[in-house]
Amino acid sequence: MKNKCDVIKDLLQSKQISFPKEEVLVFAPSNIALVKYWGKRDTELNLPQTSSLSVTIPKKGANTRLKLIDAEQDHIILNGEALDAKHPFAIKAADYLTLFRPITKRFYQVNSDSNIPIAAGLASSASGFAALVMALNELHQWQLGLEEQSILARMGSGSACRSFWPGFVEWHKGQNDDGMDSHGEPFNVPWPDLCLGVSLVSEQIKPVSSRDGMNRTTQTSPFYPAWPNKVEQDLENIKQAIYDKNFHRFGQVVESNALAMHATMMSAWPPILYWLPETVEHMHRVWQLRQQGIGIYFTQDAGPNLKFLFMKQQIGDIQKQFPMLEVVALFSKQ
Ligand code: 2P0
Repeated sequence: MKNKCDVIKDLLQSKQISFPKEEVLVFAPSNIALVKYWGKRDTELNLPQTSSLSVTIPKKGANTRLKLIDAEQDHIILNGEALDAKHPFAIKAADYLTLFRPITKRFYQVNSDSNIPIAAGLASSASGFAALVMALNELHQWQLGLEEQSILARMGSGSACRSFWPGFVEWHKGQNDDGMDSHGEPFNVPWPDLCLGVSLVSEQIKPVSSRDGMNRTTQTSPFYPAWPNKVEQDLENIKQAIYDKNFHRFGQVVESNALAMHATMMSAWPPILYWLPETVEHMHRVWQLRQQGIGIYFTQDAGPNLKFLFMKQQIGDIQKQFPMLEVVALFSKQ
């Protein structure tokens, strides 16, 4: 079995090692899964049990500045705050950079600014790790392709491997033990009027991390064995719905996939329930809107906030029910 360092060595051995640049600045967007990744077949390399499909959030993500420093450890700055080496984000980033040390032999300053609320459930770790990989690639001039960068980012955080392309992206679960076939691939079918809305119910840090939550679910939920089949069918159906621009079929897959994922967590032990009373109240408001003929569906990740999917034409009606809604045009050209 290969470990992360072996995979990194394999990926970089054929690359020309030239002089690193002094400093680089990159941007990586975040992404929201429409058919979710929940459960790993390999916890060392972050290899998933199933494929998944996401949509990238344009312009929302991480701006990361990376530079080499003469120091004895990496320095991590997040949203302007220099993190103590024991801060969980600093540990995660430094552990990841340590994997590259046998090759780079250097320490870094990472200065990352996220323009999304860290706790809003907009996948800040996805954009954070994607940006870190883009920055390493550019700083060292490795000239890795996007699939190779996606593989590297996956080993930091699974969902990060989908953040290298705009629009819809499929993360193939792959079959190889070393995960070289487990990376993102664009699903190049644009949907110009598709919008995403986020209505915050809480910005509290989640009580159980996604990583712990999915591991506990795979190990203890009696319903987990049904999950891979559900995902396989949902992937087939969502791709067809996107091709056909069949919004109701699309929304049905998205909402039902998210609820099925949460059902596996609730049946884990100890149980995991990211929902708050306001989460349920928002679900009922969505269902009421649908009864009134308004096309809106929700998805929910490992947190209490729902994300809504709807077409541009419905924004006015939806904002009457959710006045604080922040709307993102997913395929905007600007
Ligand atoms: C997803 N989530 O597909 C799913 C849906 C949350 C719910 O990927 O352990 O931070 O770093 O691979 O990527 C969040 O989990 O987990 C996630 P690791 P990650 O977006």
